[in-house]
Amino acid sequence: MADENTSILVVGGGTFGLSTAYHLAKAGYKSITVLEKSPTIPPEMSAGNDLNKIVRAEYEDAFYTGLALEAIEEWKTPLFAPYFHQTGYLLANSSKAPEKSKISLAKALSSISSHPAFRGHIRAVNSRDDIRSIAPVFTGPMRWTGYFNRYAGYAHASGALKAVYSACCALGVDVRLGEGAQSLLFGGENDNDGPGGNRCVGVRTASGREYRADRVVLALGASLPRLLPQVGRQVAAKAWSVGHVQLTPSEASRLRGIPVTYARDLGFFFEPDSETGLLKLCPSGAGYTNFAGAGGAASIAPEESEDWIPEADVARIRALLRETLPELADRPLVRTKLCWCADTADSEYVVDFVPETKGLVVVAGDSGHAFKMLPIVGRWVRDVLEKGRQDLPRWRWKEGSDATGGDVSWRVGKVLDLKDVRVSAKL
Ligand code: FSA
Repeated sequence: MADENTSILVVGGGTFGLSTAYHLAKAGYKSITVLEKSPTIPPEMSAGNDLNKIVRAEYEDAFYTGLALEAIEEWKTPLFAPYFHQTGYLLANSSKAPEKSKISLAKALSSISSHPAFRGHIRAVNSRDDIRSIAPVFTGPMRWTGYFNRYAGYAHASGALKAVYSACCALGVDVRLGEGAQSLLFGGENDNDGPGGNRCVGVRTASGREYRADRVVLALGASLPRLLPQVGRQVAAKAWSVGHVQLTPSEASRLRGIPVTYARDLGFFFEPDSETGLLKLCPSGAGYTNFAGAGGAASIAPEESEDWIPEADVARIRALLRETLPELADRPLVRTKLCWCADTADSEYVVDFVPETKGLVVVAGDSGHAFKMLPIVGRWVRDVLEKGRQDLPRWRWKEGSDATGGDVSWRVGKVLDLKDVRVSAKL
């Protein structure tokens, strides 16, 4: 069981890794090192390396509703508040949405309808006029049904990660950028297990350096299977497209205050960024795996980011704009990229010790719904380190499960491997 004198090595400086280091440092842990392969925070390949992420608390499962509400309270505290924008959240289905998407939305709504935290914050949306009463600047046809929740919004993701990084440094965390872990070290001279034992004692980096600690926490997102092959298919890298429209200052100010707008079957977008005038958009879909690109056995995020997105996603983004802000539908898309998440088969996170080893913990499986938890994830990891086990069955290591396909209730469409996808020529 860990305490403040236990040295901790966190591998990965993205959303989960930084939150872990922050919570341990805040709790008084004296020796925390974070290794991050990228030379920058946010790390290039982190899903949190993004302009905006949705912060909402409605879930089909009340357990996550509770956690997200707790996270939202933290988003209002001094460290996080500058990056949280409570613009509200418009969640809907277009008239063409599949039945499954309507069922998922109804369940999410019911998880908050009777919840006291949302009293007075939710409004049904059944027509274009209903939507225009919330966002008068939307002029598209919008034959959508759903609801508007004022007790929600979005985070400026990269800004929030930088803030947590600075807080970690101020608390004495040793963050080593440009240090990618290449292999795990087991056994060790001062260890009862002896060399070659099953106690993880650290990592060796690509530069050949060794970092040792009493506990090693792997927070590697969609790259986890590269360092820890025994995770198998319980964690599968999946990507979604991201694109932006560059607005002029006057266009951006006209759209100031719009809610996060998500038509489940079309995609979503955010209030334009106040500094850059970028409007972030994401098409919906079931996600893309990277089996072929990673050698075939597992879906793992590529080592480096690329700036293309699938042709079908460009069409989806334009369809979403035609429905809402038709004047922007034919604009060029800028800063396109694939955002890599780490799915699990049941969309539950994994926060647990790795079986058959000692001293090795994973925090993984964001499943595309974890950024909002940035302020609190690290607390869950600390809890596991201190108890020496995971008490919550849903967050345990998921031996033998397969996250590859997955019929996730809130997603529309089919999972494709990137090799089968047509690259967009015109953005
Ligand atoms: O917690 C959230 O509402 C994030 S949704 C964003 C999204 O793109 C999903 O729509 C998608 O299905 C996938 O889970 C990745 O994240």
